[in-house]
Amino acid sequence: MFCFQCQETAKNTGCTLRGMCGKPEETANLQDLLLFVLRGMAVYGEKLKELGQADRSNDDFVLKGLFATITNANWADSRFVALVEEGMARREQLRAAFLAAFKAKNGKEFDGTLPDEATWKGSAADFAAKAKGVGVLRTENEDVRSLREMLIIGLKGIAAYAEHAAVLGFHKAEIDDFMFEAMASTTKELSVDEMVALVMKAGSMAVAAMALLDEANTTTYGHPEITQVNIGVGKNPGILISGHDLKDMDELLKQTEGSGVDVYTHGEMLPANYYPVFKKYAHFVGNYGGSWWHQNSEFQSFNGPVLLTTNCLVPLRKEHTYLDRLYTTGVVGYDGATHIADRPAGGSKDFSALIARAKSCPPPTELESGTIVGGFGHNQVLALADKVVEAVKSGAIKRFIVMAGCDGRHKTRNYYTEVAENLPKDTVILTAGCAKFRYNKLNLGDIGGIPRVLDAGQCNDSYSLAVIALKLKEVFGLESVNDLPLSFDIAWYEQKAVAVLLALLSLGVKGIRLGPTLPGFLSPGVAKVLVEKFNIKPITTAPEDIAAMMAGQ
Ligand code: SF4
Ligand code: SF3
Repeated sequence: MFCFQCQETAKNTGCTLRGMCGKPEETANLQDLLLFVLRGMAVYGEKLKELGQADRSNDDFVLKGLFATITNANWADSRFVALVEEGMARREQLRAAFLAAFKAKNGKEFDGTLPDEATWKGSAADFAAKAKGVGVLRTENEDVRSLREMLIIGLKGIAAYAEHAAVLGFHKAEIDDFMFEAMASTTKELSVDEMVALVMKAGSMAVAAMALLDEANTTTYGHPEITQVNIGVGKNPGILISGHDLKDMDELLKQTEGSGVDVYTHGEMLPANYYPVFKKYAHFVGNYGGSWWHQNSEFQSFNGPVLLTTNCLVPLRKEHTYLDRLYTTGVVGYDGATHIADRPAGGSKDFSALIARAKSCPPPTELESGTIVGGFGHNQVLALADKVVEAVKSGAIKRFIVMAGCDGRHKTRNYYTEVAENLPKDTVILTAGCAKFRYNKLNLGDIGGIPRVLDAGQCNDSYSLAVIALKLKEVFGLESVNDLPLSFDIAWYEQKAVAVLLALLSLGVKGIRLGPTLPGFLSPGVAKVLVEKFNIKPITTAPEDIAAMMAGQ
């Protein structure tokens, strides 16, 4: 195996024996094989489009396939085998459609060359052997490999966001077309400039995907609003829901209403508490615990069923006894956990098994009490715009620090707590994603009623932060967001954060601090380009970085 897609990658180079995340070699190889098959589908999808016969019937499958390979999402090999088999069947259909379309147009059989991805055939018995040779290391040149993989890694994040939007009925053809274009490109010999252009295009597609998801979420569930979220527990048994899928949240709340079972969020589902449509449920108690990497102990002490709708799911160790109350759905899978099937067309997922299980469980063990505040999506912040602008003009707010992104278990991430704690009191932190759990319970106070930590929501709600920055630029009559009193100190872990990073670059943001390490998938040559073109810099120490950011560097 060779995997370097997340921030935890071994020695910041690549996991080769077993993932630092716990991913076994067989699973890593099956993920590579799934990507291989998706590339084969993309080859034909792109060719059909060139012939004016674009086929939209595979778009959702491609999103799902890419999403399934994201860090800490699916641990069940059987689900990857099923996806590979379905992908091969779909590829064959696309191949037949292409060959027929080619003949109809040219009056002769297609006699061009096709990459291995488009022609390899084998049954499940052949997968393990084939999977060994189709991964990241198939590309020998390290700069080409770095650019190809940065594109695919960003694509996985884009796919995750586009998939959430698709579930709510929102699609955008240009995003789906780009999936095919980008994957097919990695089977071709392209120039460095062409590959860099595709990576930049991935950034603008990440903006488009986050905008689409923002539209999907806010149209369906209303705009997030300022909310005090309870972090204590009630006396009823509960169901804990984690991940990013709001439709699962919606259906779970509907099905648990009046059942005597309460609902709590964990990790990236915390922002569901900010949506008007969800807040109205009396049995939606609040948020339990912190970010994803605390889940082993927090799922244990929750005592009731836990539903994982997306990443991040951490493998259980021997001492954990909650496997029989662990439920997965969507792209998530875990051997031994119960998988809730996809919703039938026009219907809902069936969460009755969780509800029945919850009724036999004790209520959650209290971890903490009180509230945390959030709900500062673009609509809410723009409603406060006069107050914010006034605070900047009067000097009450000197600088905004965007600290969005992911959390992770490595202790170097204490840096983010230290930065938040030690930033001058006239700064405001803008955040989104699970990175906030490093500082959202610190009581950093407020500036004239504006909390010093403004949480926009999930990682995809980083889009909100971009909208807010662009609005501030407009209000202050500036040429560029880089002229605002605004610094970026981003934490990354998995592939959605890479999509967010590429989105920020495509919006022209320069001077981003990125940590706890620069991505291992950047070759020295590609890292140099990013530094020269965008002034991306690694984090140093909290005091040094605070001083530099306050000096506008
Ligand atoms: Fe390693 Fe991250 Fe890949 Fe897991 S997802 S195998 S930790 S690089
Ligand atoms: Fe977190 Fe996995 Fe990335 Fe959505 S839940 S931000 S790490």
